Amino acid sequence: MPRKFMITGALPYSNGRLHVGHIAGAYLPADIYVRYLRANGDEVRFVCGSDDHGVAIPITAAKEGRTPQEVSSTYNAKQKTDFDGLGIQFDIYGGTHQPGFAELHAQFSQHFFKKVYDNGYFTKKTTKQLYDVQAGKFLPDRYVKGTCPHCKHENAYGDQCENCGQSLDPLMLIKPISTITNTVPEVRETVHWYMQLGQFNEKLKAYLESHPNWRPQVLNFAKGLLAEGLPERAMTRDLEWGIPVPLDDPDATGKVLYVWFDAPIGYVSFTAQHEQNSGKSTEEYARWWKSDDCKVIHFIGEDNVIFHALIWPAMMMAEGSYRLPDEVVANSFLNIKFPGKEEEKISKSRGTAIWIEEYLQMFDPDPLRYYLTAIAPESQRTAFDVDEFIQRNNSELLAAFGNFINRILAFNAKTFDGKVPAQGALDDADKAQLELLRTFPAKVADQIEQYRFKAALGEVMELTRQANAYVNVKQPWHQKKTDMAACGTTVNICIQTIRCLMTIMQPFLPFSTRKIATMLNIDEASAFTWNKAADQLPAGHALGTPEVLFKKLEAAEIFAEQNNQG
Ligand code: B3M
Ligand code: ZN
Repeated sequence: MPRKFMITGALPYSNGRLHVGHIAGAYLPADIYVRYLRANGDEVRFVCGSDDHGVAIPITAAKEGRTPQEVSSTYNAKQKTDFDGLGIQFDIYGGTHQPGFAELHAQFSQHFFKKVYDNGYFTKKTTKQLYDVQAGKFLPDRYVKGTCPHCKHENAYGDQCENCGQSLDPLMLIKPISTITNTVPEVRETVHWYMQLGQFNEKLKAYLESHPNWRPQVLNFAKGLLAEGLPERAMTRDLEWGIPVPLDDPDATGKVLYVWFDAPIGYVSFTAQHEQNSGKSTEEYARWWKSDDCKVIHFIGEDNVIFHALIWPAMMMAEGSYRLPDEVVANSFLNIKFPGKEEEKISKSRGTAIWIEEYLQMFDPDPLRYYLTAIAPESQRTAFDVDEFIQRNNSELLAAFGNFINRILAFNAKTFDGKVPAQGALDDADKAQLELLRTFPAKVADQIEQYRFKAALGEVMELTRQANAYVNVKQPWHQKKTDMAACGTTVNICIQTIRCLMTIMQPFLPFSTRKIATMLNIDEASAFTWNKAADQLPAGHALGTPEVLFKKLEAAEIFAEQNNQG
């Protein structure tokens, strides 16, 4: 019975390009998982798109003299190109304010809001807020900067201090300044709709308790916040860019939904859009989001845990008809280490990022997928070390994995005319190697099923090491001179090993494994079916032309000084 999965990657804000940290954080693990599920025959939807209502987007637009729509569409397209280039293959890449998505997204978001409203979970409240007199606008979130009341950092944003990480309210800032006009704002009254998240404390506690296997950092962080009790949160804003608040109330005029209210609904509206684009009814989204047999799994970065593990589930509880997320898989941030420098945080303003667009101009996607999985920040921060990236490409991907495949296939082309030689009498080493092919696919699968992608890749590389050890013991190039039948047996078993490696490496290295399928002359459907990994290619099967899979990299200095803006 195929299982059913709804998989999402956090929606990137559409005012910046993607760098290696984004990819390592959410999208690559999600893509590996999805590729594995598809190979396993499970039914999957993999959905992502841009978060276009981010508060920074109109700010960026104003600075650049463009409209928020232009800014968000520009970056939405760039993100899409980056994901495609890395083989991160969503079923659909939407955008909460992109043509072809905005209409349905607004409909879903407003409907969701109204339902929560009708169910009685909003409180309308008059509060004080900073107001820019010159601009004639209220200043929510990032529209104000000032000194952090906690750490006294002078450049804290109204929603969060980037120095100490505390979340803030604009009114807490010492010496607030409007980021629109650089003037000192005044305090005025405004009306907003607050969601009473505290009403969900008990239900959320039970929800977390029912998922003891989530990563400890996700579970502990969420439980810690719950223990303090969730404060009420305004789910509306005084902004022009966003989804209008759908209430028949004069106080709602000119207000939009809070970006974190509509963003997760994007997962759902993009799913519905995908159904519509495939000629089905948008109502089909419910098969993925409201169904007993479909698991919902969110892949995110560590800074989004509160939203996916608590607020979004609370929104779903308040709305009443959704299946709560089954998994929230969060990675930590990725640091960066350039040659000759200290490890540091990725920062676009300081130019310490490796942008996907630039990476792909220099290198193939698979070496990055390999390295980012090998150092995946699954339980703590790790660092992208440029020297180590080069070195692991050369010693692991190229020397251990690629060379095993290339030297066997080249030798087979010369010695056995490119056809799979017969498997003769098996000695213990041969039997042991064949036994590995029967056990490793399950080992890798087991790790992937538990979202341990780094360990899963470790298993594939362990099989690679065993394969190299086997061939070094057997030495088919010597056997060729003394015992042609034994030589054929060794090469046969090595080819079966390549066949197995191809299948279980596919989620990690989709581009190279496609080349391997061509070299082995197997159609992709059977090449990438998980339970065929240990199937044997018959003697006499004609292989394709061997081709080198990986390049030796030396250009560590290419990454040395990238001072590109996001
Ligand atoms: N737009 C990404 C971020 O916080 C944020 C994710 C939304 S997922 C619904 O960087
Ligand atoms: Zn601070």
